Amino acid sequence: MIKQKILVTGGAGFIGGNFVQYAVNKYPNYDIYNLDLLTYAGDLTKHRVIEQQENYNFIKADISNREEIMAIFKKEKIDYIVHFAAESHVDRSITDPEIFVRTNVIGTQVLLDAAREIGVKKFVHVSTDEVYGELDFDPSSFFTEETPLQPNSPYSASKASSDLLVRAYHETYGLPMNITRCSNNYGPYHFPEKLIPLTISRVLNDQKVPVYGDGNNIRDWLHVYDHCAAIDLVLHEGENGHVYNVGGHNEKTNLEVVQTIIKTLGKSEDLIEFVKDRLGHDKRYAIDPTKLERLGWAPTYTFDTGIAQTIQWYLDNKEWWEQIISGEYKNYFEKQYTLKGN
Ligand code: NAD
Ligand code: TDX
Repeated sequence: MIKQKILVTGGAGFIGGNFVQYAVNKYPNYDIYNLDLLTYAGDLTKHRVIEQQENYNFIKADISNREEIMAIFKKEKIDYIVHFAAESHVDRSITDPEIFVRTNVIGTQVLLDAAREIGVKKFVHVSTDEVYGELDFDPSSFFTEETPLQPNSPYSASKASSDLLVRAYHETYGLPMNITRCSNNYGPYHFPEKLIPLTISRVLNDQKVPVYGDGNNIRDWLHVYDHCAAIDLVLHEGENGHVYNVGGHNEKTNLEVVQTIIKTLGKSEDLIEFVKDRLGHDKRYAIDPTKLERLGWAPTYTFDTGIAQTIQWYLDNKEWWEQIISGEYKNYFEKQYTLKGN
């Protein structure tokens, strides 16, 4: 039997890493290639459990390096691409936008050229609801696949640019593709610069938790396992050229998220410190997932079950996040935040 070759970019990061583990275990008859540059956000220790499996392969490479990527595609004759690799943190895009353009825009274009050159069967581009901009606080308003793109941060502008390139390669060259736009993910292996793992790790160390502005901005939370199942479905069943929104109607204010974590860990809300707001801070994101539900997807986690599972995972896997926050991350944190407490 000829094995299908699936190239997963960014498979050493948070969502890509969870997807690689999901796919390696679910599809022993597929060869999974994890292609990743191993930036500050990528680590391979998370794959110790699967790295001996025959259908798992790792390639260290930079998606914005054209020669390198072309050579890999030609050598491996890739059938499918699931593209996660990106600079993903909004705050970093505010202090240093350039790398976001290089990785998210140029990197995607290089992959598209390579995919076109060898004629892949499908290119699944993992994007974000942030490309739609922000919603107001009217609870009946949602992002649909038809909502115009109005990105507000350098990060979301770079993601929207990559979405438009994927669309253009489909329209111009007939490249088979899907774009997925999901809401905020959380779960195992989430890098502790993002709100939920940052809060869990700091609360466990009795350190102050920085909440931007008044804490009333709303995010729509999606457990990463539900996201992996959605991408699997789109890869296999998504209609060529279509965009699919992924989200499970789990809207929470940032303050509610932080309070839930503090309460679950039995700590005091005195740990909350309100700090200067993020520049251009989007008020609210909320996804209408009807189109993906029609394809057969439904989330299995509510916010309550998902956050309980996630907190327990961080309690059980301290060595993973402790090695991160004790390294270069310390410098990042000191530059990013000026807290009155410790
Ligand atoms: P992450 O930052 O945890 O991981 C990104 C991975 O990409 C890392 O392993 C990193 O080493 C790799 N990478 C970065 N630059 C690279 C390059 N030039 N070449 C090869 N690899 C490179 O990101 P994440 O949170 O897992 O997000 C994955 C994707 O999902 C991104 O495209 C992001 O825009 C999108 N997304 C994330 C969320 C979320 O809540 N985290 C929500 C919606 C969409
Ligand atoms: O220290 C913090 N304090 C705080 O109040 C941090 C890091 C964040 N926040 C707020 C900002 C946001 O309103 O919490 C909310 C969530 O922030 P992040 O975890 O940085 O996520 P967000 O900016 O919403 O973007 C995430 O979801 C969409 C991912 O990082 C993106 O990659 C994805 O596209």
